[in-house]
Amino acid sequence: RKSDVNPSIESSKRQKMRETDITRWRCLDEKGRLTWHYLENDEAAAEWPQSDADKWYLGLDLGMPELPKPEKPLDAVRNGLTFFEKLQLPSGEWGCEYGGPMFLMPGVVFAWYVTKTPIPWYKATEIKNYLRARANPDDGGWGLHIEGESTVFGTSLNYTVLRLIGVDADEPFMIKARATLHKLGGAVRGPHWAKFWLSVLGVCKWDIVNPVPPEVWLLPDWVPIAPWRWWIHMRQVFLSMSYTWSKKWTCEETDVIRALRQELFVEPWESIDWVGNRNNIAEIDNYHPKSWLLNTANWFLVNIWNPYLRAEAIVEKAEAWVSKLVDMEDENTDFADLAPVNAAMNTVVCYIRDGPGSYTVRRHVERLEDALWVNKDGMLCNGTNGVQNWDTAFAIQAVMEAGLAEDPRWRPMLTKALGFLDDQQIREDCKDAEVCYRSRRKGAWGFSNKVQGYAVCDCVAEGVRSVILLQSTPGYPKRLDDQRIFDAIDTLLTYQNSSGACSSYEPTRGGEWMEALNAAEVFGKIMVEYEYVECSTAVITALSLFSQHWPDYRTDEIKRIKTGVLAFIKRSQYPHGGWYGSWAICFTYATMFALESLASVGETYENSSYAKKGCDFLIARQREDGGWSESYRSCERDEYTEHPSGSQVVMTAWAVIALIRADYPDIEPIKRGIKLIMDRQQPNGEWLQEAIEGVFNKSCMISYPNYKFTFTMKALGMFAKKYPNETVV
Ligand code: LAN
Repeated sequence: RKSDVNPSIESSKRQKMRETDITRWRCLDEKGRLTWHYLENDEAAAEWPQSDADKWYLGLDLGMPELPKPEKPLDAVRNGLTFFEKLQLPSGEWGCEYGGPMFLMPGVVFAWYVTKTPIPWYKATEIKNYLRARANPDDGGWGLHIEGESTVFGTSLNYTVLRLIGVDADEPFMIKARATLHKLGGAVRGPHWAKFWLSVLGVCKWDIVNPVPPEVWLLPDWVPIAPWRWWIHMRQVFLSMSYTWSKKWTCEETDVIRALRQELFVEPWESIDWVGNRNNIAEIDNYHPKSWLLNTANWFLVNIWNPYLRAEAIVEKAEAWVSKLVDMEDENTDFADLAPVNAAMNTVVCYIRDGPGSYTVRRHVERLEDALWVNKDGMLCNGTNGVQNWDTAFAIQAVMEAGLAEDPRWRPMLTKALGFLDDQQIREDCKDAEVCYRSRRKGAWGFSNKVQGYAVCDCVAEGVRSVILLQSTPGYPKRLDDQRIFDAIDTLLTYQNSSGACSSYEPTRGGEWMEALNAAEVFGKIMVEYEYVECSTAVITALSLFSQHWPDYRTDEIKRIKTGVLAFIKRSQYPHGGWYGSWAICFTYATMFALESLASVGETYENSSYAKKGCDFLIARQREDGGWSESYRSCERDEYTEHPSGSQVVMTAWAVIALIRADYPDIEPIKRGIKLIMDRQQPNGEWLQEAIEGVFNKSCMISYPNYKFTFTMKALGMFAKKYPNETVV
């Protein structure tokens, strides 16, 4: 029997899980790196008061006065900006919670646990509070995301988190969650990633995990399934997972681990058939069942490759190469990593390889903080290390669309926002980019901040668009010279696929058939890059704006990408007239982008059958009260589904923007949408949170809390510009 000394549980055992004082939480902004701090000491708390943004994130009252009731949509924009300005952070960006997925915090807590990182009582308390608040009220379990039904993935991992941070198994809400897990068949029925994590913890045996062979990384680049061709999130997760799988590494056995072995399963732990449960997965978790090809490959790996052919020399070589790629990922991002999934897994790799106390482990642990967030319900893990660049770009564009950027009232706010984008532009390519399969990124913006450093084409597009717009408005400094704008454009132009349109992080490197190797089970469309209506639109509309200012720069290539994207937009329209959205919910979101693409070349309702069909699609789905309301089910089912809780301001804004862009001839439905947005605005200028807005990989939802400001104000502003004399009452 191994020792029970594990500081992370020791610390949580000592704590009584008392309440934290919500007025002591602070979000620290260090040039766009956002981390949360709890000030236990009174003096420290007095010296560093809570900002308005902190209060807003935590659901505390800002004490904002009531603003004059807007008569016109532009007044509503002004009121919205008055509120939103208060939330701007010192570096010039807007921050937000970026929650939704329920499988991220488990990775972080497991990484802490296995590396024996102490978990302070206030974090443990807030993690517990958050998970309690997010447990499904009917059965006490957790789903893949906050609005989803309970799954084995969500329930087994979050239950384990609670136990590791010191929650007793006999608390009533734990009993309820456990009953749900048992009803679903217990933790043996989890998907691949759950089986992986539980084996790292020693709650499962490694035999239950389908192979994740690092040898795959030795395949020559020309091989069609070579991992460099996979979608970047899949290959980065597979990378670190493969190292740990290859080592079959398990953390120290402790009392709580032994207890979890008794709690997570319906059968006695000692008699579980680990091998036999490898492909056992609960129905509700199995969004993307494994293909026969993957099952065959797994069979071959388990029965032939591993026992007979997996020579020591190959394993060593593969592990060494994977380890080197992990280091390159860590170095390129200063340990922030692509997202918290691979950040947590890389932490484990470094712990296995470099040992406790090593620099790599310490730095990883520091960096995991970048993805944590605190809201009124507790502490959660964000989908990335923030949404800084993305939200800041949309905030700028909302003010521009409203024609308010020249108003001195908003100039300081926008000048600060421009300063942020200036600071966050990526100025150089990755070190040894070709070796670690990274592409050009010079001049780009990422989604969150510069340190993470992953260019995404639409983030580059929105970034450069915002800079061009502001820098060509009187009264703003020229922070980026022409060369830096050209750098961004040069990167943008690397994104066109041979088929014409654009993907997300990289041009597509492999075929859709590779989805047959999707082993994650809980997500769809993850193996390769696809073409996206949203990303493609952002690219061509930004290029159009650029060409207006620099008509002679790379004209032919810009023309080619525009032609390619437009052809893609047209061929991807659904028979009903809408477009499927991959990054927010769902047809409403993508239809807005598609109509923007069409409008950028002058195709609108009156002269384009595509634009007309798109508008008709939206109009047919407008609700009685003038709003739109789409459910996340649309993303899963690939068909328009209404949200049961009625109209949503964010979706209404998307639809209104789409109709205005497409020059929809009848003002009445647009006015009704605008009225709904105005009616939902609070007397202090804010809008309240409604249903979740975003999605990825078809099945997992993610929040974009700033959309209720940026898109509403953009819609109101566009309306005001087009119909300056309209009052909407
Ligand atoms: C994001 C967030 C931003 C999003 C947009 C820029 C909005 C989009 O237009 C392009 C794709 C991108 C960059 C995107 C990709 C997938 C991400 C990174 C996320 C949805 C945030 C979280 C998600 C990531 C995959 C979560 C980890 C899960 C795995 C399956 C590894």
